[in-house]
Amino acid sequence: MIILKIGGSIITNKDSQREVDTSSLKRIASEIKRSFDNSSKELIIVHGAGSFGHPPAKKYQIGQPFEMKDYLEKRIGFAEVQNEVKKLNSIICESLIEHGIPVIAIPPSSFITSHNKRIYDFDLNLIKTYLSEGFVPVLFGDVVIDDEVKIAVISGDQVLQYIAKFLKSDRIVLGTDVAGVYTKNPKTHDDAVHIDEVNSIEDIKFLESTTNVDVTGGMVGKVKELLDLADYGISSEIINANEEGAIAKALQGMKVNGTKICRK
Ligand code: ATP
Ligand code: IP8
Repeated sequence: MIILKIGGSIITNKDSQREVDTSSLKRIASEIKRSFDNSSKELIIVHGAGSFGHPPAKKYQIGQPFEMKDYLEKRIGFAEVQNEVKKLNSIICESLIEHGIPVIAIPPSSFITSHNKRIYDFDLNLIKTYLSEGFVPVLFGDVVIDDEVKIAVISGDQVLQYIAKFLKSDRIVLGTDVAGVYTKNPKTHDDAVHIDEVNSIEDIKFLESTTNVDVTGGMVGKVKELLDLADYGISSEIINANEEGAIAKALQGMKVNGTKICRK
């Protein structure tokens, strides 16, 4: 099984609100279709919230402690975020369907719950059933009911990590808008040095976090999820989905520039 995460940075413009990068989306959809046709492996797609989900999640501080008198406003925020990520999901699924990929959207908010912002209850049976019927399940970073903080945000990276761990995925590719992990944010630092492989939290402890619109920890949050996965012997790679053909190659197991996350 292959799990592909399409990062919010690549399909949306995270510096403005609700803006889809249509040409990237189309190109990525055609790369996925090409590899889907050339492979007998099952495929699951997870996407990020990008400029649809992060700004309202930040505005309403979803996941932060609050007083009961503010619960109505929090619930409105929860509803707004869910509605935004659903819109993005619908745009992505539309493009994937147009390219001939039999996708089925499975919103985490409709069946996942969390305990202190970590996925607690996630029934994978429906995903398995769709896979066995030849569908491509599409999940995404979403809001969920939490038994500790009441409402929480779970990143697409956390969703990916959970699925990969329990369904024993053998290839995990995360496409974003940079070629993996650098010593500094490569978009703002010319002297950023690329890191080919991350094996432990020590390797990334000096990293600054990403842009302030990302409520799920940006690149650092992503690498932490992937290191958790590496503890189960499952390695993953972060690649630059802006590079034409990179997603198609990575999905087919070919070597692509990026950062591998694995334990030694
Ligand atoms: P989303 O979480 O919305 O799905 P994504 O998966 O595409 O988005 P981000 O969380 O936005 O990924 O992380 C990628 C961004 O992290 C890049 O655009 C890059 O500018 C930024 N970044 C910050 N610090 C670093 C770093 N040290 N190495 C690599 N990228 C970094
Ligand atoms: O974009 C965040 O998921 P991510 C989910 O994968 C929300 O980090 C709702 C902001």
